[in-house]
Amino acid sequence: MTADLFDSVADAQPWREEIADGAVLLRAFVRPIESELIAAVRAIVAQSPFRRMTTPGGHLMSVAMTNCGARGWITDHTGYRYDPIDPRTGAPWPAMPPVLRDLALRAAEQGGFTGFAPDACLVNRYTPGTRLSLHQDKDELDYAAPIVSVSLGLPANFLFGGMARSDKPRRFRLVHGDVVVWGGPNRLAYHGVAPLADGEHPLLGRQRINLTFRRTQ
Ligand code: MD3
Ligand code: FE
Repeated sequence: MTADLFDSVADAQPWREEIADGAVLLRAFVRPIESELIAAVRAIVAQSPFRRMTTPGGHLMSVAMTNCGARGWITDHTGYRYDPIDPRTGAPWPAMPPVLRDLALRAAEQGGFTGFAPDACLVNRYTPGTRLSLHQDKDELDYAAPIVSVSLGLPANFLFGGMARSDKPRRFRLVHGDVVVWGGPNRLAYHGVAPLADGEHPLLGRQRINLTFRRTQ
């Protein structure tokens, strides 16, 4: 009886799950502010539209991307980098809206990282069939800061591997409103997204939007 009571106390945050050392899944974390987030994404896209970019190897990515914040992640035939200018518009990326900055800070705190100050937010758009092959995020200068990722719209099967590309990935289903904080030893783990299944999301239709907050320098 007493043990059951204490068990329930220990499990008082059932929406928070450590899925690997330093990687914490916060289920439905952004549901209370979903409308504000979707409005913020629409405003970003009005200024810097989604576009598909080319990898240094010459492949057109299936994910469409844009950014907000002081720097944005881009790829072209010369390589991957963070740049303060959107090459499509020739203007700086849209500023990071306070609602996004604030949510990244609060999520990182839940993941055990205080004072997270992202300078880049990559916005990824997946339509049915879109995938992201296994890769590491290593274009940032300081791997001590975590990466915070937010899923909106259609569910995705997220692939989470190890430190070698050949390590067999585990699968996590990420749904609308879920947030993951990736830090510590898993900051450099291989990861990707399986081809998006078709569906219709009540707020976003036939797409998944992923926001990835990073400290790049
Ligand atoms: C695990 N995006 O933009 S976010 C990316 O759903 C990217 O759009 C995916 O991978 C997406 O680079 C996944 C989750 C994520 C981001 C960074 C990580 C997981 C990570 C870094 C290390 C380990
Ligand atoms: Fe990544």
